[in-house]
Amino acid sequence: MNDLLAPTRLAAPAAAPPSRLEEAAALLDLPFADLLFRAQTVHREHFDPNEVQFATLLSIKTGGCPEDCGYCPQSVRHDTGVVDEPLMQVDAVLDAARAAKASGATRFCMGAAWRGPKDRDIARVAELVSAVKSLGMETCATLGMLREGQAETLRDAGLDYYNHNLDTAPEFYGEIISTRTYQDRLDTLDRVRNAGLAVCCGGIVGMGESRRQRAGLLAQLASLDPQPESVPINALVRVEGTPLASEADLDPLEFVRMVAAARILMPRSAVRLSAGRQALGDAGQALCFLAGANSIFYGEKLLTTGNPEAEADRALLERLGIHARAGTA
Ligand code: SAM
Ligand code: DTB
Ligand code: SF4
Repeated sequence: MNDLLAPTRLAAPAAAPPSRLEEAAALLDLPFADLLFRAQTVHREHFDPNEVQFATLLSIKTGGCPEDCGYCPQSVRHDTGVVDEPLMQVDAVLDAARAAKASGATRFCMGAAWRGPKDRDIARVAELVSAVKSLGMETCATLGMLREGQAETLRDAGLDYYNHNLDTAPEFYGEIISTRTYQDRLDTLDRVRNAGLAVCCGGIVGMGESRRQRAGLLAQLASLDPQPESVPINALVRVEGTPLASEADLDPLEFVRMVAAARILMPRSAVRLSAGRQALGDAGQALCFLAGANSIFYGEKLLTTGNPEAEADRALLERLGIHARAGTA
């Protein structure tokens, strides 16, 4: 291709329209009851308000990641005590997926601590995806940045969703990560979408960002076209040894506000209560469901850190009269 015709690589990320940013900022600033009422109203227009989806995570390749994401216990640059594990074998992954299915999960999400997979990694993950898919579960993978063609290989193996988070607002991003750009992330999301995979994309709250910067993340997510099918909202899990280990406590009500604004701005997306659920407590989680969260990571472990016990989740949902969504795969 002639250089003049080549797509311009943007120095700055494609900005969300200013109106979206103002809309998100205004939502986050609403009186709490007004925000929750609006979120619950939108939620009821699109979903059964008493239904939640269960997704179980498995770290299929752990630790030793060359990236410098300031929140992450798996970066080789942070001394967190995470033990490196190579890519898991098919049988072990299948055992974990069968156990997740037996305990009620309908989606199985495989995470790898890579900057991005090599083509030989993709071939091996494709085998894992086909095996999990054959159990009748929805499949999801989060493997880092993808190169041309890799998303297609995963799709052909039976992958339904690819998770790749924007993590935070473009203007705060550089405080947290220096080894990949915001635009790199948007490029991977484009590849995933162009391959016909469903997109799972969200971010993290509680890394020291301002409320306005949280609005910036929401504006970016809501401006993805089409909007992501799944939006994981994580509260930072502060892991000893990471640069964000001593970050200040996040006000749980700010987290609830984020969930509510995500629900309003992305009315048809599954909004997932993701990392940090343990710190929210039962009442905090109940408010998140009221605010329109309708998916959780389910099972006692996220990737390397803890998550509520499945039994405790089932008990909480029963107290709230919430039932699990049946599988669609
Ligand atoms: N290495 C791949 C990547 O970064 O794209 C995939 C795995 S990575 C662990 C997936 C996501 O987990 C990150 O984008 C981030 O949003 C989330 N995450 C990681 N550590 C976290 C923490 N301590 N607290 C909350 N979320 C975290
Ligand atoms: C997402 O948004 N959160 C999940 C999943 N997608 C891959 C990961 C959370 C990781 C929390 C830290 C850990 O357990 O290592
Ligand atoms: Fe690596 Fe992903 Fe952790 Fe960043 S978030 S250090 S890319 S495993």
